[in-house]
Amino acid sequence: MEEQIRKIKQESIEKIKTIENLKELADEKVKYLGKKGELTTILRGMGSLSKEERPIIGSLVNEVRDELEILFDSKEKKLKRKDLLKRLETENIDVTEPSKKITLGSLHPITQIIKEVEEIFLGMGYEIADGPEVEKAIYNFDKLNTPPDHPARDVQDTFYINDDIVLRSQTSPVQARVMENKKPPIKIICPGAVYRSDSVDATHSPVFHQIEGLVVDKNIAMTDLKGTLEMFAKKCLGENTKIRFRPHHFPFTEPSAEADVSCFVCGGKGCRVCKGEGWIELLGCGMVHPNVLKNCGIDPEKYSGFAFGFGVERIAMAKFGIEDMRLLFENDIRFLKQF
Ligand code: 2NM
Repeated sequence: MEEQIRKIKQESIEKIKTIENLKELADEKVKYLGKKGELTTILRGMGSLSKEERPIIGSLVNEVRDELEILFDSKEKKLKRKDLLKRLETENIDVTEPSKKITLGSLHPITQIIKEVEEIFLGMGYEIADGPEVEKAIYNFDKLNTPPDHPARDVQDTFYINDDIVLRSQTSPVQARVMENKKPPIKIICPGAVYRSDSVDATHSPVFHQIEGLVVDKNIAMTDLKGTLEMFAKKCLGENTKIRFRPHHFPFTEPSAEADVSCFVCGGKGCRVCKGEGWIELLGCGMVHPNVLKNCGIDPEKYSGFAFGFGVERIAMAKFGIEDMRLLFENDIRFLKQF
């Protein structure tokens, strides 16, 4: 028995020396030390030995098993290291090769304009307000001094959900809601999508974006409106920008005006962007109509206010030199990439 154990040991030591790969080593380890391995088989068969022999053979088997385990482990380490060195030698990694490009998206030009305008007005102490796009006709029209027979309320111009509910045609209903819920002073701008029943062409879309501003406080005058818009125009379009008012009509303001800015491309000389005029129409504005203040729970004898509103698409088109509004809605990546 002892003889057999020493033979297994010797054979195993010789075998380990010749093994050259990890798979073969693992197979040999199972063959000698595994559950059905040669040494285990001997331990199992010890029942047939005499009482005196059993401890001697038992401890010899354990001793040999420990020795072989150490030999297998150290051979395994050696082979692993050899493999690694071989891989390091053959696998050349070119650290100068350009990596895969990570492409970052960018903000839609409409979002860029809205953010820029928001920053300018936040800097002047305004807050940003928003409200529902599906809006009660009362907020979209009646409270804003736009009576039931007003042409803007025609189904030709406005999307009706039913007689009382519309897709808002302007963001001013948000302002009516703010006036109802907050005491002056009020200084807000309301950016967002608005809806009008227009056919699509190069300058029209049934959904577009507006930014409207509203200030209500004691002693607000037309000069405050003009100063505010001039400051805004200079920050948005350049320090040399001039502004001019032309009389206009809106139901929710009195007096009302349209404001033009000197062309930010040619500076007023006349060019393609301003169509030779030297001026570009920027927005509509005016002093909030006393009826609007009254309808929204503000006493027009105590308070006055100004408001203004403009289309974001029109500004984006002028600023970025975009000639067709449809490009802003098609979301063709080749177009959007340019901004
Ligand atoms: C415009 C032009 C002129 C406007 C009026 C109001 C409110 F709520 F105070 F009545 N908000 N916005 C207004 C005035 C909007 O957009 C072209």
